[in-house]
Amino acid sequence: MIDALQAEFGIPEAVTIADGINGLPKVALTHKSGSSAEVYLHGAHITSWKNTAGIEMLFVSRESNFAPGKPIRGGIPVCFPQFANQGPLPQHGIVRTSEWRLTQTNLLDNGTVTAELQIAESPETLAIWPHRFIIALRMLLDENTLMAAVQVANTDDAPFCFQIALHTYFGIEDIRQTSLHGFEGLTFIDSLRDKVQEVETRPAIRFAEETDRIYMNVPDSLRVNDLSVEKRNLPDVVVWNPWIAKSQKMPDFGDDEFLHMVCVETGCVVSPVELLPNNQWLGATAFSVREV
Ligand code: TA6
Repeated sequence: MIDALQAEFGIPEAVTIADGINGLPKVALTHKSGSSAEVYLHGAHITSWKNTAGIEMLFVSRESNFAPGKPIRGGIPVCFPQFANQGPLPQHGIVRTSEWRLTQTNLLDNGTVTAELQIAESPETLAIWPHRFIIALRMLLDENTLMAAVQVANTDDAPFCFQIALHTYFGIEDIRQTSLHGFEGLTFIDSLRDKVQEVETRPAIRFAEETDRIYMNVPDSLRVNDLSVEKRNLPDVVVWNPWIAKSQKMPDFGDDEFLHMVCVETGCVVSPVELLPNNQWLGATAFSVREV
């Protein structure tokens, strides 16, 4: 399978398809500047984004599973059509543990490297979510930016509603030295305090305990330490760090790993999207390193 994918989609010095961890197929993108990214067909799960110096910007747990039917812990899980346990489906929905198809790769004239993966309904998904759909995940890698765009098409003959999120795990030196900017004055739902709603009063979000909050109607430009996050059509941002106790309860997460990650998840969580038959929805998030 790898050889056939490489023959069809490989691009010299830009796109390589190879065996990833536990033999799961992955697509490696390399930009001429030296930046790179990787995505697994399993869950269309982006697991790596490195800057031009080869420094990893994302976090993947050393204890993560890489196995059919199990989510990868870290990177950028795609949550669809349900976020978390906010419905009857499996946690974070049905596509992050499913196998996607590689459908397109490109090396553009300006040097941007792109890849697209798709997934559609299957007998397994129809059994628990009776809607026909196609989702495409498009990645665009440039010198200082990785963009992930998700497009949802309703290929059914009835409307359906969905939540969607890019559940991004950023790799950081130390959560206790980390700050998130762009949230001051916003209302958030605190998932740890009975969904109480409060207003963020701090100019920068900092961490000293487990944090699990859904910020609503967030401006499209954010900052995570020195990284810029620019989102489109994804009004909500979930901020999560499991801290000590929850880390110890997660079998696919090291007890000390809470120190080295923060989740800043862009999505449509609070107000699900209603999509009519033959209509499409598009959302995107671009992550950029500040040019030094
Ligand atoms: O980040 C929001 C959240 O729903 C947290 O409550 C936590 O459960 C996290 O997602 C991770 O979820 P997962 O199913 O990947 O363990």
